[in-house]
Amino acid sequence: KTVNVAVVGATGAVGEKIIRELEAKDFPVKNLKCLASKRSAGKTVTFKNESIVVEEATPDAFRGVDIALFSAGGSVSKQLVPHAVEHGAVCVDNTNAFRMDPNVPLVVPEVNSEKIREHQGIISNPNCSTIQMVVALKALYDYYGFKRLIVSTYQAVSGAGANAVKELLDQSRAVLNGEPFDPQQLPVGKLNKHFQMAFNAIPQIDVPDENGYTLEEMKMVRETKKIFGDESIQVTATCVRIPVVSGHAESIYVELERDFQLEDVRQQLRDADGVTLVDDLEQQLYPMPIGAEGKRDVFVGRLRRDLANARALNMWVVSDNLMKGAASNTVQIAELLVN
Ligand code: A2P
Ligand code: 11C
Repeated sequence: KTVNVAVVGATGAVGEKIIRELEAKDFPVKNLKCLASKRSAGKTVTFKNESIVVEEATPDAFRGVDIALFSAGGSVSKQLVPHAVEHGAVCVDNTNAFRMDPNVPLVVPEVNSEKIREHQGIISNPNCSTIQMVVALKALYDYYGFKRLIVSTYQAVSGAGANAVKELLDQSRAVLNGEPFDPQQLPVGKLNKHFQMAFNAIPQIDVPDENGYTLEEMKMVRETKKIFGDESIQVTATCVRIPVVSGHAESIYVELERDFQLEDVRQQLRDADGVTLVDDLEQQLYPMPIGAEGKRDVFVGRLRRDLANARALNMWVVSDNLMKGAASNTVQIAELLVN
């Protein structure tokens, strides 16, 4: 069985990776529609050695589409997903638009694939920093249980889109050459104040949300509870942007409910779906963004028992934010839909 697929945001950082994942996984595409803003209409995108003309994403563009993969920002999803659903498409949405809607499953296949069956036309793909955290924690949740997580992130610029990546590269050259530059993209393009990203770290990702936390931090809090289906999980997050192009890293402190042996945890992580354990400090083996680039897995290392709490574990988790954090997870959900 083949299906008609639309990629909304086909010219963007995530859309481009989605198209590559559809190719790489030989997804059963009958026809691929590449949609973006009016600005991109007429440009071309390559899919399986064929050139596809990008069309403007309009409500009528979804006629005949079976599966629509959205990655063009929350406002585009809010506007167009309902039209796509009306035309009979199942939408996998990569934005924050519908994630916390109780009628919309929020899915990471390694953790809660069974939720897909409950969809009513929309399935949300979680935020990238949440996805890699829950994949890394799933085995620990099943074996030991936990209620308390403290996470600090070191997030790549590609999470803020293709324009932010371009700005980081241009700015890095400008700084090294002693040339002037004018930041426009980070921390948040649509806010008024922007900061230098090259050779810097910015402790703000997305807009301010509640009680001094950013929206990115609150996504990690709310989405984690929803994905595990466990409102008792307490999360504290601090999200920081660093001058890395691809691959988010996270330092996670987790308080387990039962006693554990580190060697058991290592084996459980080796056996976990979607996880690669890279953990041998003596041999200087640990995950880094550069090694995760282009890969689908979540990489875990630096496992240590906490010095003050014998039931707590510290870990370091790295994954390509455009792959498992976005495109790979989206295409995995689409694969479950067609199977
Ligand atoms: P375009 O390239 O035409 O602006 P990124 O996350 O890398 O910034 O990419 C955002 C994606 O969302 C791009 O493909 C972009 O298309 C698309 N997009 C932005 N605004 C709209 C819109 N109003 N309608 C449809 N697609 C949009
Ligand atoms: C970032 N996590 O790194 C964001 C990007 O809600 O899907 C993804 C935003 C989202 O900036």
